[in-house]
Amino acid sequence: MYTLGEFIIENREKFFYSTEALLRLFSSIKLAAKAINKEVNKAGLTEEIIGSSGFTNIQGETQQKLDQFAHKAFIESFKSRNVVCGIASEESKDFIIIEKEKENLFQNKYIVLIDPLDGSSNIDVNIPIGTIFSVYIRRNTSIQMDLTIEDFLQKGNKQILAGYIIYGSSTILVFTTGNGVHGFTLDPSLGTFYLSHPNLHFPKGEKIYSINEGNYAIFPDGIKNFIKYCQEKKENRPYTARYIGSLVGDFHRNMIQGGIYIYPKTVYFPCGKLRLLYECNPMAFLTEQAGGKASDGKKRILDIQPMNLHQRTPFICGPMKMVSKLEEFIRNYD
Ligand code: P6P
Repeated sequence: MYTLGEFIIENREKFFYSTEALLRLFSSIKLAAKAINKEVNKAGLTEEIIGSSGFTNIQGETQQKLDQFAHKAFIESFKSRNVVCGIASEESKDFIIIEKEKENLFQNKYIVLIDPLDGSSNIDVNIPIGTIFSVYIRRNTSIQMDLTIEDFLQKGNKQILAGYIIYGSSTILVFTTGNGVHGFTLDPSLGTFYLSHPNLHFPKGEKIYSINEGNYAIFPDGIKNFIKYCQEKKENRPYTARYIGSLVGDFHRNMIQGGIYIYPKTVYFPCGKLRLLYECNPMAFLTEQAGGKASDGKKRILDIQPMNLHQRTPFICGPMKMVSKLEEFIRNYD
């Protein structure tokens, strides 16, 4: 069985950028993922790590203690590997500059945008949660220049690496560099990630629709009519409704079993709830690489020009036919 490192070396010619840099990036991601996995798996046992921290993050959301732990774990692990020059995190208002080590100036030209622990409100009820990450080459690669916000506000179609770690019945790291989607499962007894899901792809049949139907009354008409379409007994329908309130968990199941995930604009979230840079762009890159489609209902997610670090967007991702059908409903009814 391939380990993640062996897989990267074996497929190095498919990765346009430096193999060493990719190995360093993954070394940081794996280290932090293992530390988080350890805390998530004992969250029920240790009072000091579950529950809210009493603080709210920049989004005004109650910050769970594990959110803070995850944020710090990734910052520290990226700092120690001399490969990343800047990080934007859901848990931090502004981007964080990683000082360059003199002897490794050539390495520090990668930018990471991350949601350290998405779905963390599910921690206390033992529902799968996840880390979502997105990596770019800094825009102005003359490394003497200081980082600017423009290095972070790049379109999703410029990503060189994107993925997530799902902390569920097992811990799986799923990523793409633009050559397919591959999943690696952690063997906690060895602390090693092994290739378990090569070339992940949406299956032919569509089975699932995932949306918070509790918001039905405040959805636009196009969304309401699509939900009714999913529930009709016709052709290959009704579809099964599955929604666990954790993007990584819903996405992972839908990519494997065949389903659409929808978080549309609502009265409470007129621009959508999910964040473009560190939730939707990486999930959209994975979606397209797995043979699916990701849009805001009208426009390809990866083509959206970001205007600020924490901007939100309506988000639809899944099998091409299902997403196109929903876009048709939005055109016809909204
Ligand atoms: P709602 C978690 O807070 C999250 O960002 C995603 O992981 C999840 O899919 C969504 O929000 C759930 O939001 O409004 O349905 O509870």
